[in-house]
Amino acid sequence: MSEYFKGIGQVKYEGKDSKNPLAFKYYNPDEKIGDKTMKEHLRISMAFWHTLTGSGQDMFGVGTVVRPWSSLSDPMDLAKARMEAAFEFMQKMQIPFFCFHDRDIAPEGETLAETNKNLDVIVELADQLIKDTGIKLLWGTANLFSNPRFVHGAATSCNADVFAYAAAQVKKALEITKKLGGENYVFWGGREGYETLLNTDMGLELDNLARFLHMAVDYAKEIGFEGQFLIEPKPKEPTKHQYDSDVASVLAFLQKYGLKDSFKVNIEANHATLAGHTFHHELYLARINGVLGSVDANQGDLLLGWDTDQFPTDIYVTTFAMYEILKNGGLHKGGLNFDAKVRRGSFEPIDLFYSHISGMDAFARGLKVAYKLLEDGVIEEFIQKRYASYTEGIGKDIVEGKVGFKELEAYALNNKEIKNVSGRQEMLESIVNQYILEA
Ligand code: XUL
Ligand code: CO
Repeated sequence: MSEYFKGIGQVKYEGKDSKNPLAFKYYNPDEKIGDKTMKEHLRISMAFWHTLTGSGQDMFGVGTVVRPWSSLSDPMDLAKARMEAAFEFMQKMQIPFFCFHDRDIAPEGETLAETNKNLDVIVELADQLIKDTGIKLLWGTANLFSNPRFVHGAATSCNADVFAYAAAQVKKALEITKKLGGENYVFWGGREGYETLLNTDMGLELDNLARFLHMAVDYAKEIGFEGQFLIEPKPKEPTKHQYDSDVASVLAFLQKYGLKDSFKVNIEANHATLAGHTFHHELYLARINGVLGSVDANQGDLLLGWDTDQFPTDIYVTTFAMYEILKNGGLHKGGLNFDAKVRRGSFEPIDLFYSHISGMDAFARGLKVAYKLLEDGVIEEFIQKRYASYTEGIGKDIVEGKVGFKELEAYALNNKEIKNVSGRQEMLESIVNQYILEA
């Protein structure tokens, strides 16, 4: 097999004083943090679409990236080269997982049958590379948004033929995810949303989406796929209104349609901020509802209103992400998938290495800070004390369901003085900064 990233060896941990841009400063895979290694905590994953398929194209110009496989013109030769390059890249980067859409890894043919045949050839190659390297598939998914047939959506399309096509596509994607040992399967809404209610039957579209997901659950059972199903919320882009807009709306949907036991969420940082939430908020809400499944690790730009999918570098954000993940008892089957792309101007192959190094180091550092914050209990203790009124007296009675409005009125009438205590936000923020700078 030819080498694609010539002149770049394996990226290793050299510690925080290293000046080598091709070394990890904080990501030290075998370092133990509590009872797990960093590698086990973080479960880093590469997104095939950005790293291998992405071209750097934007609305104003064609692709800019220069890749070792760029000169190949036969679509199947290109697909094979990309798959081989993916494994070389992950080995060199010490990345243990990857994720893909069906259409990232193999080209579409003239017919669905031909497309499936193309997939089978590439899946055979991926299967061999997985066996040779020990790198695993974190999740697979189906691209139900790029082809023009999905112009009105897939499971929520007004056209039943499109619903059927999407079902066939997900059926195949589930089969290949199972074959490759995928630990999860993701549904991101793609074009499942609407542009205008003037032409939309929202009730039918949502019912159909639920029908589609029930069919997926049934089929997974039938073929013995034991991976975790994940829904990835996003509020807008490509449609003006996406149905799975945030964790709260996904939870309501899953509960309404009896799907809560079969799905968790895959939370993407940039999708959280597009929804007007922090990444921390979305992870927290998912965790306390038992649905925190996996993470698409990236970051947006506060000045831009779209999904910029940048590599995560903000330590404050990675710290609180890891804080929630540690409180969740880890990511379990999930992982940290870098759904992130290099900027259009970073077009050289080596930029793929620099970008993943920056993201892996940012999460490694966040993990350490979060672990220390939790170990010392500074925030937890403060919060516990803040709610202490619910552990005794009238508060305990409220929590235990022993009182109603009448008893509470009697209590309030007798309670001469209500005393509140400061929330101490600035003091807490300063403590967090101290940990970030010193942990
Ligand atoms: C789109 C997005 C997708 C999903 C997988 O914004 O995040 O790449 O992660 O379909
Ligand atoms: Co994503």
